[in-house]
Parts: sequence; C-alpha cells; structure tokens
Amino acid sequence: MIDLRSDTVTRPTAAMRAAMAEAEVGDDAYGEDPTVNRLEEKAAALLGKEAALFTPSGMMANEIAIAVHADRGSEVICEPRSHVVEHELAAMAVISGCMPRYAPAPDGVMTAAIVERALRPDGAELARPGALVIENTHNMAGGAVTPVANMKEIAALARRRGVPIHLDGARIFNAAVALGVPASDIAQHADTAMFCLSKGLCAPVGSLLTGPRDLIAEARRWRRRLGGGMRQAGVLAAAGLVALDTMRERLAEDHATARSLYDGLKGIPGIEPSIPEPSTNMVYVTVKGPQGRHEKVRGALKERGLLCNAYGENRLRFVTHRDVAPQQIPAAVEAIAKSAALS
Ligand code: TLP
Repeated sequence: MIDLRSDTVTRPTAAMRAAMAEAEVGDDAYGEDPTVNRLEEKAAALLGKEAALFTPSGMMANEIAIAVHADRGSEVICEPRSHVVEHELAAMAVISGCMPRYAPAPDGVMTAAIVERALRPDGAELARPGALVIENTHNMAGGAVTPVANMKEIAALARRRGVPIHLDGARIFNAAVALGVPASDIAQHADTAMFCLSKGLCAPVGSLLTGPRDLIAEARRWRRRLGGGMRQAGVLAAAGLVALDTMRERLAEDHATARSLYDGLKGIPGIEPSIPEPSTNMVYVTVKGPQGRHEKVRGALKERGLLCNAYGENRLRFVTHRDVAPQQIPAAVEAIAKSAALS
C-alpha cells in the first residue's frame, strides 16, 4: 500500500520507540514529568514564546487557544476552509460560544487586506471579533504558505484593532522549510501558536500550544476542563523530542516528493490540479466529470494499492511523508492515471 491519505499516518521511528521506552516520567498534573517539561521548554524556545502546553491533539490546542482568547458571543475570524471550520465539529461554538466570521483567501494565503474586510466596525448590533485564526500551512488550500511579510502586516492590523491572533501551525515546520526561515520568524507574529508532532514529524501523539506565560497557564486550566490532562505523558513527550531533533529538516524531502508527484500528474486525462503548485507536502487534484466521480476514482486507486482522501467538489488529496519513498512516485502516478481513465 502507498498511503497518501495524510502525513498523520506516519509511524514513530525506531529512535522514537527507544526514547519512549527509556523516558523519565512523573505525574504531569503536579508538573513533575521531566520529559514533558523538557518538551514544553523546547517547543516554546523553537517558536520564540515564553511557555508551551503539551496537548493530546492539534484540535484540542486550537480549541483551547480560541477559549483563552475569545469571549462568548464573539466572532473568530478565519479562512472558510480552515481546520477550525471544516474539521473541528463546530467546537468553537460548543466550547467557546463563538461563531466563525469568514475571511476568504482564494489561494489560502492570508493577507491584511482580507482580514481587514472581515473585521467589522464597533456597533451595538455587531458581534465583536474575539480572535483571528491563521492556518499556516493551509491544509485544504493545498498546503499553501503565508509568508512572514503577510503575517507581520496582519499582526500590525490585529494589534491596532485589539484582536488576538492564534496561529494554527499544525504544519508550521513545513512552512518554515518552504520559506527558509526559523519557525519563530512566523510564530512571532501571532499571540499563540500551535504545532503538531504527529504529522510530518512522525511522532505518534501530541501537539504543543505556545504563547505568553499567563495565557499558557490559563490554557492549562482549559486542557484540564476538556479532560485533556495527562499523567506520565513523558512516554509520549519523549517521542516528540526526537521528532523535533530529527525530523524538521527532513520535511524538505516530503516537499520534493510532492513536487515530483505533481509533475508526474501533469497532463493526465480525467484529472486536473486543483491547486496551482504544491509549495509543501500536499497535492490536490480535481477529478473531471459528474459530481461524485472522485469517489469512484478513489475506490479504483484503493484496489491498486494507493490510498488518498476525497473531499467536496470532486477533489482528491495526496499527502507525502516519511513513509512514502520518492521511488514509489512513478507507481503512484501510474495508478492514478489508470484509475482516472476509468469511466
Ligand atoms: N488534519 C488532518 C485532518 O483532520 C484533516 C489531516 O489529515 O490533515 N490543524 C490542521 C491544519 C490540521 O491539518 C489538523 C489535522 C489539525 C489542526 C488537527 O490535528 P489533530 O488531528 O492532531 O487534532
């Protein structure tokens, strides 16, 4: 099987498993797990923040950030296809009493002008903006990267308007590699920033929410409130530390693999790229023909040993990661060409 459904399918490396087996642990609810503490310190340092919180998932980190930043009854400004809208089961409404206010960025690259249009003026009949969420890289927009200059302009605007920024940096290290900058250059323009260990970095579990010390202390209470407090979580954090030490630079290989998949798919009848160029580790294609045909193509691909995800508007997503070798790309291209040719 060539599994291109997501970079979340990556398995922990031998070094991660060894570190997990040997991890020094303690009860994290008492702040006594030394491995968790080390991971949180390292995450904060990498993103240039004061503090960090280890969470079981990226979604929990995002939702805790919204809970910490946004008042009940306020709006969360976000791109319509962002993870907090598309994949978090209306959690911002359920947990924080917030509504999304869309800031559509057609190519997934956020700009100050787009944000400005979504920020409504003060008014007795208007909900206030409670937080701005920027997703970088932007998953459903093909792994698009928002450059540092845009982040800076958006931060200046948000500061003027008193709106806190949360960065959904589930794949911030992919963005950093694509831009050729340290992740802290991106994260410095957000109040809080989260990233996932369990995507291209290959750790089995966990994400980090980073930010100012007082907000992270509040986030810790929210994690507990949501049932996300953990005990000897050092066994998981140990894998995360190995991930941060050994997997960040490697992401460039995933980007090169995505590029070669994209190049291989050019001109294949029955499909067309739905995103211009992959800038990170994702390739999206639109299957031509009647709505729903992409499900048939996905089924045919599965029979040929290739897994991918299907989304609305006849789109298929192929995500590259450590468990897919560049040498497998020709076979993937052939499987896609044959499956797309079926009626
Ligand atoms: N993304 C998953 C699915 O949920 C769609 C994937 O396969 O890409 N932010 C972003 C930008 C994400 O892509 C994801 C996961 C999350 C947050 C949530 O992370 P987890 O799965 O750890 O809760």
